[in-house]
Amino acid sequence: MTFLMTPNFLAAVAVSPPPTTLIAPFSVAAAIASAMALVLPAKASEAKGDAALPMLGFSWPEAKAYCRSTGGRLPTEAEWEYAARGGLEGKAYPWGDASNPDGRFMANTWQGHFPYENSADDGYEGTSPVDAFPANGYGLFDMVGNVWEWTSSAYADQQGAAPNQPQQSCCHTSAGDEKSVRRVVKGGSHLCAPNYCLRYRPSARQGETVDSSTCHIGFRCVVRKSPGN
Ligand SMILES: [Ca+2]
Ligand SMILES: [Ca+2]
Repeated sequence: MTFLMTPNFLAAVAVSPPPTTLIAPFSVAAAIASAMALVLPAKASEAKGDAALPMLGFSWPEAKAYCRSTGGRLPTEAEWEYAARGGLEGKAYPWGDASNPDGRFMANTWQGHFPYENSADDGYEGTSPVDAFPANGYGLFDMVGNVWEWTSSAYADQQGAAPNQPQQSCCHTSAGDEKSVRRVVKGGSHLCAPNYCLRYRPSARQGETVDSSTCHIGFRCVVRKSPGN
């Protein structure tokens, strides 16, 4: 089985690089066939009516350890992107090419001119409950928006720039730190705005140092479903 990992959307507009074809890992194929599940760790918030909010503040080793404690693991970047696409091919978002189909908000992102104006037209100034927006074609919530998600993949720039070149991003906290190892984070967050980083797309990616622990990076685990689920 193959799937298309499209290039960075903004880069594609500028220089139209050819897409890269990757082999979908068997584990993801198994996940989609329901032997596995991608679980988004969340915890109830009394302040928000016990809504299940994504778990934040985990560095990469802590996220990895959490997944291991549940019998799972972090997804690779390719697994994550395959899952985020929800069965669609070559679309800008997990739901298609329109950012707001029929005027509907499909993910928790930033509306207004970042970083000065957050109009929260989608209903959330910060994080949102993990099921607040529609699931994708594979039944997965929040694959883009809300919080970035750690993957197990080491960061290497696939667009031709130097790996440690500082990046334009509303959410990047560690550009220029050449001493730290980076891992790929995917999906963007509630801080991602169309006027700036536009990274709430399956193809978008950036590197974060493994010791990053912020209010806009979470993770999900690949875990084996119990029989009958
Ligand atoms: Ca929002
Ligand atoms: Ca997310």
